Amino acid sequence: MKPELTIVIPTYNERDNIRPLIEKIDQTLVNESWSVLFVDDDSTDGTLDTVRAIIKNDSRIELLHRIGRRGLSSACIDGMSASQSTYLAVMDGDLQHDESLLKYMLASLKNENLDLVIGSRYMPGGSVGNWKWSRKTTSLIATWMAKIVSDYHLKDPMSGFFMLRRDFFEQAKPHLHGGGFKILLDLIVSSPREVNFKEIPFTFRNRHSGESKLGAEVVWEYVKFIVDKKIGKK
Ligand SMILES: Nc1nc2c(ncn2[C@@H]2O[C@H](COP(=O)(O)OP(=O)(O)O)[C@@H](O)[C@H]2O)c(=O)[nH]1
Ligand SMILES: [Mg+2]
Repeated sequence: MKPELTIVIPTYNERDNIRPLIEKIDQTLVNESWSVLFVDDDSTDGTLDTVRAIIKNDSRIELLHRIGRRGLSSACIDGMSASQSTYLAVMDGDLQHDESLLKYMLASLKNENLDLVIGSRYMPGGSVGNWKWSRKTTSLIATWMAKIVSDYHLKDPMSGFFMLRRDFFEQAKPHLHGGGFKILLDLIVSSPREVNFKEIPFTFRNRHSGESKLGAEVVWEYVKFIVDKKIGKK
């Protein structure tokens, strides 16, 4: 039987984070029907071998291996498109997101009239943890810039941790920009109908292992996304 929930996890060089992350998800999603789909852009550190070794003994884990492509948003879109589940989640592969919220997110989607539940760092009870001031400032400017393209006033449009209904994703999909790092804002701005969403707080943890891939080009991609959406170029 198809799992009810697929957690799409984009990865690039996350070898030592894979096993602890699956263990934590397994512990929190007891009695739920779930799968994890890793979307890996040809990692060079052995992430692929680690995932393949786990897949041999665990049918809940799947891998989409992309060659000749890089990009967080497109990895998430490809992963959600490949899954057939009724509910989809997007989550980082470095244990910075609080997996213990997954169960509550799923229950919210099932029991409330919602398209989307967002893990938010910028609301009471949430936090970005101990970022240095330059990263905090960049994130706050990016959050503010989201207002240029969205009327929804999300508290954390830059969040990479959320759960959504498949039908909401399918409706937004033809209109997605697809570039850059920020798939949540893209989904919301691309939806042809009003989005029913809820934000819930979480604290962004420190990276478990490995390095952040966020660089200057990510900021540039974001500016391009805002301009393209504002002038209606998809
Ligand atoms: N498939 C794929 N995953 C990526 C890419 N860039 C980053 N990721 C993954 O996306 C998640 C978030 O990236 P990260 O570098 O931790 O961003 P940060 O948390 O904002 O510093 C991690 O699981 C990364 O491995 C990419 O180009 N392709
Ligand atoms: Mg990270």
